[in-house]
Amino acid sequence: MRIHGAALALLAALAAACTTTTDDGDVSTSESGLNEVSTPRKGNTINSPSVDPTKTYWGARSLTILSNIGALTPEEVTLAKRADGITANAPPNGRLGIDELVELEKRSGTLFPSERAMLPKLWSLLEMAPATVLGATASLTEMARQNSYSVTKTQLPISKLTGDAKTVAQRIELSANSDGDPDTIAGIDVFNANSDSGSYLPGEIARFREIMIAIAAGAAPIPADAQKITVGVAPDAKTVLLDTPEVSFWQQDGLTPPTSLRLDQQATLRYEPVVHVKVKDGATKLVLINTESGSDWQAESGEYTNAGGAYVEVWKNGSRIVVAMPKVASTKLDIPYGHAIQLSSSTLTQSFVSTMFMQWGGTESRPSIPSGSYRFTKDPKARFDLFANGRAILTDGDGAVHECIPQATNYVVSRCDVGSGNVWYYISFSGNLGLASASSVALGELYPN
Ligand SMILES: [Ca+2]
Ligand SMILES: [Ca+2]
Repeated sequence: MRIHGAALALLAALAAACTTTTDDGDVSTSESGLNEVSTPRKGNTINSPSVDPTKTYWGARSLTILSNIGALTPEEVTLAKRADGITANAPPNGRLGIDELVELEKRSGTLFPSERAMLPKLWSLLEMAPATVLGATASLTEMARQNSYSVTKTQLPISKLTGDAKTVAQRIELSANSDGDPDTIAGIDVFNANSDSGSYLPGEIARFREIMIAIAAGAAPIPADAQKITVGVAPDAKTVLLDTPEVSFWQQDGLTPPTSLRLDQQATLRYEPVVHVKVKDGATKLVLINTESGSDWQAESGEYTNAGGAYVEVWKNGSRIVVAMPKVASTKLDIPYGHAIQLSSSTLTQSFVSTMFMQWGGTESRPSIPSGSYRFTKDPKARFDLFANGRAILTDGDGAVHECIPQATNYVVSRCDVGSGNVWYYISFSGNLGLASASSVALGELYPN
């Protein structure tokens, strides 16, 4: 059985809760080598005529708990303490273990007949009672996938530019005016002017990249949730798993989303129902046993979350009235790179660590180019759409679509791997026309679409 971390944390908290009576603390005694945990053992591994080899037995149980819940009469407590304390299995540790009960039984010649008559009762308490499995399941389903998004060509009003850049832009529009409006300038206009660079002064050409950056900055960003997957989850509702006059178990649905999703990893949503248990009256007592760690706790009252993973005995007036094993089944859903996740009430978008360029022990920050749509200098049919979260989609000249995920390396983070090549999309310091290099993909540099 799987015990969830949260359940373990809860059980640990439970041990310290004010309404909780813990067992005698350490279940292992390192000095003696005794390790009397509750972890179950098969009957066929126990050398006792009282044991059913087909059944399963707790390795040990806390005498304090068994006494507190009324499972043992004072006489039975005394006999159990004798099993705990006989020198054949010393030292005593407050727990009734299988091995010491075997020893006591072997030496039953030293027991009074009334004590021998109590041995079956002690064995019965170590026997693992059949549990009602309370299945807590939840679904996590992809309901819809939005893959399409649209981009527009950016025509920057030249009025946004100042000084020499504004004059250069106005000159470019005289011969390279893609939209017919002399008051706007587009990336393709600057690209065409650069192809005709013989017509410009060196000082004017030196302004081309500045104008490109201004056009990119003025472009409409592509929202991080332009592509998203709508996920259906079980409603945030209470589902009763078991309800008796004494105790109630229920499943609380609802997804606790991660606060952030890393863009360079495939996102996996996990969903685990939470099982609660609450006793309804003061006479009812709960014992929770962790079958993996072998720890046991007694809870006299209250409501406990994350009972999933624990074996729960419900006792009343010295009788075990319910034994339940909440079995929590988690479900998961893999989300492709970069897609936003639409949950019932919120949208999660994946994020990426901000650009940091580190090389040879130094640190240099290179600003990423703004979100938007770009073209490539060597293949204007290819398009590079950069989402607001740093992810990109490269559509090559043949129309093939490549997902580009920013790669975190110690060299440069704004790098988008596409098959055998990659696009580095920080703002170039190389003095070239484009804003970014597209090394290895033979597409040249980026300019605003
Ligand atoms: Ca013991
Ligand atoms: Ca224009």
